[in-house]
Amino acid sequence: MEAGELLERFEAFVASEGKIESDSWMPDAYRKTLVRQISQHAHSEIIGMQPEGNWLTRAPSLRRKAILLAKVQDEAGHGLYLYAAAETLGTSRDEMVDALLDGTAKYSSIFNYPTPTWADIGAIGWLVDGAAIMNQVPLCRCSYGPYARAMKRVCKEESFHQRQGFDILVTLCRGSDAQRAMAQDALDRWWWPSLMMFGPHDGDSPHSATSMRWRIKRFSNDELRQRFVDVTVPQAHFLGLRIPDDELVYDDTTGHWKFGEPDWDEFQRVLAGDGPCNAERIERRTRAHVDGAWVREAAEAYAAKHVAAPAA
Ligand code: FAQ
Repeated sequence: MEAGELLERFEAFVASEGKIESDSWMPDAYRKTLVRQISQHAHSEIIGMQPEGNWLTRAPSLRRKAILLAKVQDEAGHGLYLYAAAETLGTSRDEMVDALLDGTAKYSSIFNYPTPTWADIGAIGWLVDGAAIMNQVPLCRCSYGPYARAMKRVCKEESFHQRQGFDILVTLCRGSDAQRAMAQDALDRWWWPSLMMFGPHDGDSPHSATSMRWRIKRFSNDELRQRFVDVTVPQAHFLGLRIPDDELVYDDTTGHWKFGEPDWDEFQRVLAGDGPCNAERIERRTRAHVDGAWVREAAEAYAAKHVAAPAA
């Protein structure tokens, strides 16, 4: 079959909600954008363990520590499902990890911000997991089967994460003046970076149009950002916190909250590696990778001895 005909059949198939599997024919650009998105997503889950891991030894109670530990372990699991999903497209996990450690692969900008207080753990769960859910629930319907299936469990776990973060903030906001001030300070610092998680405006997003045509993305960056703001503003009001945006106003005619512009220069700086914690995150991940070399070597030695090679 000619390449043009294959592409036409592929496009008609995804347009009719067909699922592409690892052995299906797919255009090179579809494979490439999926490896790019899924591996960036996997790296985000793995790097995202660090800002929260920072509080594991200092959680305010045994119960809070157990909950946070479960959440951080969930993120590790998400990273592993996602690396496995990306591997079905023919790129090895080693290649993806190398790209993360040598700085050629991206991970979400949000994880380059510090977590100086316990309220930051609440803000990450509430806002960062909240934004992740908004972005990832539509990915359960992604046209690439292995990614869509991985996302189902990820989304269920992210819902628990969002609830635990909100619960931390409810406790702080019902506490002392100092606790309320700590919660407000965390919201002030995490609000704008959370809006940046959805990516650049639609007009500045080079991948969106094709990814939407191929049913990888179901909604645009701006659509998801607006949904997030609409859902989150009433939650902030419930907590008695102020969203740090003087332009935030409810628009009766559209039923949506209008909001101001994130600092897109800051977003570009963080993507270029110049955020508050970029260097620290990669340095720590590299150290963990080097320290874990013996585990990989032991697994390879075991596999060489006990796991039969696949039939040629
Ligand atoms: N940070 O054309 P677009 C989580 C890049 S997981 C860094 O709009 P696209 C769970 C983009 O990659 C959070 N880079 O791109 C958790 C592209 O660069 P490239 C991660 C960003 O792919 C919670 C360029 O800008 N979630 O939070 C960002 O169509 C708590 C142009 O952008 C996912 O990865 C950014 N914020 O849309 C874990 C979800 N935004 O590749 C621990 C899956 C854009 O050309 C604790 N990914 N870029 O070099 C997606 O939905 C999409 O990839 C977007 C970007 C929406 C992120």
